[in-house]
Amino acid sequence: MKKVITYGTFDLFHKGHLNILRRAKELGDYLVVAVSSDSFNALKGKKAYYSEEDRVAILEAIKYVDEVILEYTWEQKKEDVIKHDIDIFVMGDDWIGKFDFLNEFCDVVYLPRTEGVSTTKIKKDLGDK
Ligand code: C2G
Repeated sequence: MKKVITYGTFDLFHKGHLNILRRAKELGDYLVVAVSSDSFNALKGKKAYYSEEDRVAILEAIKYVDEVILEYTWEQKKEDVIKHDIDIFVMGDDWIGKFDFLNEFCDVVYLPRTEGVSTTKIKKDLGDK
């Protein structure tokens, strides 16, 4: 069985999120999604609109997602990949090159982002109304 992992905040869940999860799942048989916890977002200087509990609940209901875990630190990716016996690490290409160090443990794939949609754009567009 081929296991895939991907990371993200997945706040204000949108089509770009759905696309990356679908394409990540298509690369293997089992998809683990690591969701940025509220404390990790604080570390990154970000604040999600939805709590980590709500973001986890939404991701758990997505048919491409087999397992949801939380991300607390930048360092945990290596441990996650080893612990969950991951074959492929996937991120959107806004992160290109950033996680190549995981190549030692699994394949690292950057998928093209979906054009025209983002959490930032949703917030801006609704804020403009
Ligand atoms: N994404 C995408 N297309 C968009 C928007 C996002 O393909 N239009 C992808 C991103 O490239 C990322 C995933 O969806 O792979 C989740 O995006 P975010 O919620 O913005 O996550 P991010 O803040 O990049 O978290 O440890 C790394 C972090 O957890 C990454």
